[in-house]
This record gives sequence, C-alpha cells and structure tokens, in this order.
Amino acid sequence: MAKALDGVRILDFTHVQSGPTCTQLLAWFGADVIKVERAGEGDITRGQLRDIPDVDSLYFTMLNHNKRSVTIDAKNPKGKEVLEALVKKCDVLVENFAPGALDRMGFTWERIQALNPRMIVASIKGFGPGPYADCKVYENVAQCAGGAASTTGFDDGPPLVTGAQIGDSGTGLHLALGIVTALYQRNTTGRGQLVTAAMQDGVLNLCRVKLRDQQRLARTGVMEEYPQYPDGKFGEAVPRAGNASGGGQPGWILKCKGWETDPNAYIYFITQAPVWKDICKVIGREEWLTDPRYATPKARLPHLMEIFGEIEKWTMTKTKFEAMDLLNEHDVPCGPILSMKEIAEEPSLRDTGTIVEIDHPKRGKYLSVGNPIKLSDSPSDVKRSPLLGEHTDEVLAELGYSRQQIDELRAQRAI
Ligand code: CAO
Repeated sequence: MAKALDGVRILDFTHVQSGPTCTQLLAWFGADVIKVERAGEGDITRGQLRDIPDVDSLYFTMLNHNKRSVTIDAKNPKGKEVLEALVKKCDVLVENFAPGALDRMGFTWERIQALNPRMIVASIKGFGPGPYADCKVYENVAQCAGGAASTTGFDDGPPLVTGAQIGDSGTGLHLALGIVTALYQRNTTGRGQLVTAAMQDGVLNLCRVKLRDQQRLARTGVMEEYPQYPDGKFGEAVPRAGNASGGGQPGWILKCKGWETDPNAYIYFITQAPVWKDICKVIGREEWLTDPRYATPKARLPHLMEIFGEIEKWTMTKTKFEAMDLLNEHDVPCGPILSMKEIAEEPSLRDTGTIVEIDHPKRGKYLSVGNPIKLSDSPSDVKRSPLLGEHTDEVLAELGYSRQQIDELRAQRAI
C-alpha cells in the first residue's frame, strides 16, 4: 500500500534521541529518510548502553527504524560536495546538533536556500532565543527547565524527572508536526522555511496544565484538588501534587492485592463525579450517598485523602486487573500500573503493532515500540535500523556518482 509521505526525501542529520524520534516517525509515514553519519563512529547512540558487544545498541535500533544510513564527512570538502548534492535533491533537512554546528559545517540557512529554495530546514535545540540559546541540552535538562520537574513528585520530596522522554521524544513529535505543516504550506508558497522546536518549549507545552494552575494559585491562593488542601500550605509556585489528577476529576494511585511484594501492584483510581454512586456501591460504602460530606464533588474535596484511603481498603482485596475489570463494568475510569515487562508481553499491543518484534542481522530479534499513530491508508511497516553506512553506495549512485567516483571519495575519507 502507498504511504502518506511517499516521495518526500529527508536529509537526516539527527543524532541521539530527539531528532531521530522525529525522522523515524516521518520514515514510518513513508518518507525516504537518509541518515548522515560520520564514518567509523556514526550516531553516538550506536555504541551507548550496549547489551551485546560490537552490535548497535537498542537505544539506536529503536530510534532509527526504516531509515537509510550514509557516511559522509561534512567537514571534508569532497564530503561537502556530496552533501550539497543531497540538499538539492531532498525536501527537508532535519538536525539537532548543538547550536551553531550546522552553520560551522557551512550549511547556513542562506546557503541552503541558495542551493534549494524549496528545502525545509527543521532544527531542535535545547532552548529558543534568549539567555540559554547556546547551551547543549539533554532530556532531563529540558524537563527541569520546561517546568516538569518542579511539578513532579511529592510535596515533601525533591523535584523529580519522569521516565517518559518528554524533552527528547516529545520535542521530536512537535518537530515532526512542524515539518509536515511546512510541507503542506510549501504546496501553496513553493518555498521552504525554517522550522524550530526548542526542548524547553516542548516540555512546557506538555506542562500547560501546570501554568494554568500557577495562575489559579496566584488568583485564589489555594487549589482544592491538590493534596496540600485543606491542611497543608501553598507557597507562591505550583507545588508538586504527588499522584493527584491534573484535571478536574480527583484521582490517586492506590495499592492492590500483592503490593507488599510487587512494586507495580497499584491502580490509578479516578473518582469521576457522574459515577460516584457506582463507586460507593462497588466498594460497599453506600452510606456516603446520603452523607452531606460526600454528596457533591465540592463537598468531597476536603476529604479526598480520606476517601482514597477507604477506596484503597477495597482495591487491596483485588489484583489490579480484577479491580480494572470490576470498575470498568461501572464505567469508573481507572488504570493498572503496568510494568514494562507486562507491556512487552501484552498480546493486544502486539496485535495493533504498538509493540513489534524486529529481526536485526547482528543482534537477532528484539522488541520495539511501533508507530503509535495509525493511519488507515498508510499503515506503518517497521523495518530494522540500518547498519552504519549500509546505504552509502546506493545513495551516491542515485545522486549520479559512478563506482569509480565512489571509490575515490572513500579513498579521500570524504565518505
Ligand atoms: N561530519 C563531520 N562532522 C560532523 C558530522 C559529520 N557527518 N556529524 C556531526 N559532526 C560534528 C558537528 O559538526 C559538531 O562539530 P563542531 O562542534 O566542530 O561544530 C560535532 O560533530 C559535535 O556535534 P554536537 O555538538 O551536536 O554533539 P555533542 O555530542 O557534543 O552534543 C548534544 C550533543 C545533544 C548535547 C547537542 O547536539 C545538542 O545540544 N543538541 C540540541 C539539543 C538536543 O537535541 N538535545 C537532545 C539530545 S537527545 O538527549
């Protein structure tokens, strides 16, 4: 079946995680993604966190599916010529080098426009223009600077980073949308444009509910759905809310049967107002239905921790899966805390292609996360990541280089 981005060529100058997430998505949608790496070493993640000696790491393989790999030395004059040929041929250049690195290679926006006015140049940096614009940034720096860390964790503990890679993969997602949007606009303007996504901005975008709460706090001095209410104190900034829900329906993580030995025997329980009656019935506290202290969502707010304590007495008698089944019979929103092991083994995620098994010539079979975005007319077919430079000759031949010219470039260490 044809793919949504068939015919779109991406010159992929990305490395580590944020940029590769973006170009992997574009590849899954059908773009021809040509990843440029340095001969000998390649993307640094090929060798990071290795579980098998001398074999591309899972870090690399899980972020670079469906791409082609070419090795080009961007600082070698002959290598630059090859890159210029690629700039002329491709639709999008994606990069997440440190600030200024692309310019230092000689590929300024002006130079790229001169070579190919239709080219879209998409960049991820840690910060946008401002005091930190020149800083190198990794995931947790962005989580801290984007507001996630100060609002994650418990009130009596330090700021926490989250396991979800909202700085890297989150910004990669943002950039992918920017690229597709710029491609769409190019249909009418005929011109390329610059697309930039800063990791701080991406994290903040995902933390927008906390900026909402900052303003609520500034106006009222209190937030009734936060665990600090009614007995604790609020300061000037949004506090860490533990496992409180970020929305208008109170929620908390509760122990389930087996919690003493299983660190993931927990369930997220949401006391959504429309199903309050069912919650009271299921947990056997029907007297709450007529008690004015529990009758309305507003009346319940000062008692939330006590309410969750009572509900927990019920969840502790069930496994998280039993509780999930019983509660969903009554449309009570809840979520079992799934371990990565449970997720890896979940058959329904295999059926949808969200978890896929891939075969790699050097590492054998491994699991990966497939494309979480499903298009009915453009299904994603996950293919293994390329070996370093696997497609150098193929891509150069497509650019018109002869066998002899390719051999000369290799002898000159340009590729
Ligand atoms: N040929 C020749 N040189 C190449 C090359 C190639 N094919 N590919 C990369 N290089 C060079 C770059 O030109 C750069 O050289 P200069 O410093 O002389 O200009 C050099 O390799 C190193 O690039 P870098 O500074 O981007 O790499 P780093 O490992 O020092 O930093 C990172 C990594 C991620 C901190 C930095 O790239 C960065 O801040 N990127 C933007 C934010 C980002 O995406 N962070 C998320 C990373 S995922 O956690």
